[in-house]
Amino acid sequence: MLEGCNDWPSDFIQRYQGAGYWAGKPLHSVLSDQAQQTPNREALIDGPRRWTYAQLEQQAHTLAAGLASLGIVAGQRVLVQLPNIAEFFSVTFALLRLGAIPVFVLPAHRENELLHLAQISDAVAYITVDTWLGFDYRPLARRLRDQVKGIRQIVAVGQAEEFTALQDCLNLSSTAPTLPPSPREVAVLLLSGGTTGLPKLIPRTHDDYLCNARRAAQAAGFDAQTRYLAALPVAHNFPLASPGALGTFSVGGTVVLCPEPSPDTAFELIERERITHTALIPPLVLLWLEAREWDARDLSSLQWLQVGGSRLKAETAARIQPLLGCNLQQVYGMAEGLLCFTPLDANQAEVFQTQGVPLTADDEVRLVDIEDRDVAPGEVGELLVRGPYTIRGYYRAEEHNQRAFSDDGYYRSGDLVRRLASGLLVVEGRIKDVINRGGEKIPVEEIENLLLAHPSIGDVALVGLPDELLGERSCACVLPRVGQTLDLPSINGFLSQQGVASYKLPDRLLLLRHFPQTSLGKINRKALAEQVAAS
Ligand code: AMP
Ligand code: DBH
Repeated sequence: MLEGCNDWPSDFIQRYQGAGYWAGKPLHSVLSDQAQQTPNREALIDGPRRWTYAQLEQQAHTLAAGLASLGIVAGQRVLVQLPNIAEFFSVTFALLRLGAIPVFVLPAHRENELLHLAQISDAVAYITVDTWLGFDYRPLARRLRDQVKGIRQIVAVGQAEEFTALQDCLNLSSTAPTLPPSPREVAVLLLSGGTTGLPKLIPRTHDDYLCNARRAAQAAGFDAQTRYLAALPVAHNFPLASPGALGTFSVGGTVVLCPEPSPDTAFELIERERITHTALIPPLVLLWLEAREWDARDLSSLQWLQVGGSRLKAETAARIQPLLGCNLQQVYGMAEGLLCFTPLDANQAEVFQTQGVPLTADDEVRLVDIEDRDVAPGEVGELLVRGPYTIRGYYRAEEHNQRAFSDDGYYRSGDLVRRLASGLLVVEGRIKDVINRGGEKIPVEEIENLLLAHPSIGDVALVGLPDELLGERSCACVLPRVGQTLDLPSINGFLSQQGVASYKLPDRLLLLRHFPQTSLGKINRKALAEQVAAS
């Protein structure tokens, strides 16, 4: 396995292979198998552009040769920062074929995150787009090129300027290596929401990620008739493989790309492309429901809406069927692995009030107290998990892994969860230092560390505040240096200058003279959050 990754112990490998969770195939077999079996079925739609399985496979094949001729070889990491455009998939399948490892950077990420990811992954190349939704990625590419020595190739979709145009990679006459990657190797590196400092990288193998996509497709009832609208950014685990696009490909369905998830754009595509399934985070559900009050599009093709990423309120859940005319499936997932779905035949209370059951019988879930003892049935505890598609360690993070995993290999999710007598799980809260802003995760420590460098800030704590729309918003609680004053636009300007993704910028600023403290003299975050909520 790639250096810097923790493999499963050999008894677990045998067990997962023996039970058929691991199919022993490369991840891109979701495409190539369908290209063999149903070459003329529609695989991918991006605006007016359409690909059958055979065409997408051919494109990935040609592109693999092109990328190989740029010098990209098996095992190397390649930063992929692409929005919901078809090239996301041709590039990803091309890299997978080569055994090169895509690192999925979110389109919202900026210099701060990108440089960090380039460094920890030792990436050799960056594949991006010219501009998207008003943002020009080429200046970002220049800063990456100037600041990270290891980046040898930069490829851009569209107007590449001084970089290599992706289009040109399709015309490079070279042949891609024919040796497929080992299914036990790392296929992709996903980003975690992170708890300490900057995002961690999550190594997912061909075997485990294929298991993730296929089993999720089963749990969601996907089949060859499925027309999946990718409304969330496909670089994220939920729309990528839970079951998302890869799950849809695995059953021969059709993926329709939605450039951004506004109701206007999405409803038009649902109507035009007869979408059957899509996935959203809770704040977008609210937006879609609201838009439905005046929107008259025909959404009758939509059968299932999956919602996950943060806790969905039961009252919101109850409005989905009446307003959107589709069923709801709740999804509780994590890029580290474990996925839970409400069963397709669950009753209304179960669908509205729970986050479902783990995908497989071999997802070993424990709910524990702070001493790592199992809590009594029905009590809330931290969810620990190991299983056939849950990682055993973050990439190159030995020290952090000591804390994030138990000695016997369980991932400590940081989520507080209750198990009902029926086996269904309910997410009740969390103990990790992350603010969940409607599904987008803000690592508290990363933002605090950046703010500490501000000349007027003496100390800072970032806390989450309850919010109707997003579930939670962030508030920077700041102790200004003597004689200094601050406002929200100036600290957000300061963060933006350092290239922080905008969803991580504090929504509020509160200036304080001192922080409430615990008996050990640490910041009492709970008391602080209560103080902010009351202010
Ligand atoms: P990440 O580790 O960045 O992939 O984020 C996964 C985290 O998102 C989980 O550990 C939960 O804290 C949160 N999450 C995901 N889905 C749900 C959900 N349906 N309800 C509540 N929290 C969720
Ligand atoms: O929040 C997540 O990371 C998430 C939510 C739902 C996820 O990774 C998933 C489903 O796969």
